[in-house]
Amino acid sequence: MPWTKKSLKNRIKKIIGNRLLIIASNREPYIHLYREGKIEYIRPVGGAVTALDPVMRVCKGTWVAYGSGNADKEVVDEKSEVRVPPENPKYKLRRIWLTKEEENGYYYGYANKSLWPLCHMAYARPNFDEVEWAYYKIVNQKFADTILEIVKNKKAFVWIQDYHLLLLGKMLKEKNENLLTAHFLHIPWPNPEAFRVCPQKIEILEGLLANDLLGFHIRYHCSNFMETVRLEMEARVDRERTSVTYGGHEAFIRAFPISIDFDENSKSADSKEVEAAMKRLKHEFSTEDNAFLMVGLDRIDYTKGIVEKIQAVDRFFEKFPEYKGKVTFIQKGGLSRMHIAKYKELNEELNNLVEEVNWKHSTEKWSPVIFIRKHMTRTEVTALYKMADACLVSPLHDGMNLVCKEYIAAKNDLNGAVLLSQFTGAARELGDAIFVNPYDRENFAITIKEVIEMPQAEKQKRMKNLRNVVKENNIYKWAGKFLEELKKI
Ligand code: GDG
Repeated sequence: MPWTKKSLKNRIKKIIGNRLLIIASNREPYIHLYREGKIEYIRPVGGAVTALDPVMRVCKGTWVAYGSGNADKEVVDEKSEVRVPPENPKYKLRRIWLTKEEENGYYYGYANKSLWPLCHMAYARPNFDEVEWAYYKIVNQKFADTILEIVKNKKAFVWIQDYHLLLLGKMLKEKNENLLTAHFLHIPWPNPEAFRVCPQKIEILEGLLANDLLGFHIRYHCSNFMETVRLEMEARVDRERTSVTYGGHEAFIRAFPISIDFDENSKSADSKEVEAAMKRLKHEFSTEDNAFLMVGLDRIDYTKGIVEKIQAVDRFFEKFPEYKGKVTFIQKGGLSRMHIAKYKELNEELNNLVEEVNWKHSTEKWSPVIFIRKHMTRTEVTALYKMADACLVSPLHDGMNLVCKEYIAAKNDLNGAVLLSQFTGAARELGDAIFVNPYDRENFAITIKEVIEMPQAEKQKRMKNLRNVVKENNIYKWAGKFLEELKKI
């Protein structure tokens, strides 16, 4: 039977029984902000939140996360809790408050200057700093203390998310071994040669192995993890059971490819709001009705291959100038981690690159690249997908990538194509995408031309297959499979 919102709802009680469900992540699903003196909320940009909010709406429970909005404190109760989604509350959000030093050391420091480049093969060197590591531990402990306070002596399942909280499983189990804990990594696990340079590697591996279940997007990341443990620790690595026993505790390792709420994304693509947003955006970008539109949507991050994508577009117009004025590339780039020098530099590099490429190819009425930085609502993002004849997804390395799946879900009329980097987790599932190596500019440019010229019937056939895959392997299946696996344990 296919997994849907309803079937997850029906099965969830059976799976988690009377246990309290707690999700722990760095990023909160709703951020409250002051805007012109009034309190508003936004949903932050980022894959983990996009994926987990629909699950929590169904499963209820408490989501514990860092309260990062400047009005976050105004809306919570004495326990620092607020019910969300604000317009139609379904579950509790418990906010954790961090000092500037903690945020700098733990988030901008150890998580994003050490772990992020360590786990992504994008040729960015990780930078390890003792003080940042100390803050990382302090913040993980803060999460542990808060969760233990919520749980008290109840039965609970704690579902830990991502690379910000790698020590949390162990910290929780040390205080309460009856807790069931699982950790899901949204980013890739690197091969052992890459990971072994990390000075804190043993503490990190011990933190993870204390959990009952460890989830990665794809099997390759599971094998990398097991191989890392085999080489670094005195642990029993069991390939049959795909588990690791360390200090008498067995942790199971499994692949769960994350996804989106396909039905919801697909339905909203046909809404009046999206139609209206399309009209507005077309007017704003002054795009001709018969122009071929390509779209990209990424956080501005060096792993996402945005520079490589724009360089490929540049090469495309150099090689095939007959397409000038007939093809436009719209890139939405959300500012991300701007306190880190590398991200600031990338943002400037992109400014210069877009200016240069536009200067080189523009005509009086047309520019090849439109770069949008402003935050877009979900409706606008869906409108952008719906308008686009092709979606360019070109990360140098990506755990999964949800943008390509969202684009596929928005294409109810089957008129669209996905150019996908072979270095994404999504590439393993989406066999009918058109694959590119983002480092190979020449070939990327040629592939863009091939997609533009591909017969409509061929594109539709591919899109149909892609939609079947994403519809079947949706976010409810991801959550359901994860929880079922936990039940087996
Ligand atoms: C990590 C892993 C993995 C983007 N701009 C806007 C906006 N977005 C939304 C997209 C999408 C999400 O942000 C980005 O998701 P990704 O999966 O592409 O990437 P990461 O943030 O790097 O996520 C990744 C993911 O976790 C889940 O496990 O797939 O590999 O790196 O949902 O639509 N949303 C809105 N306005 C924007 O301007 N509303």
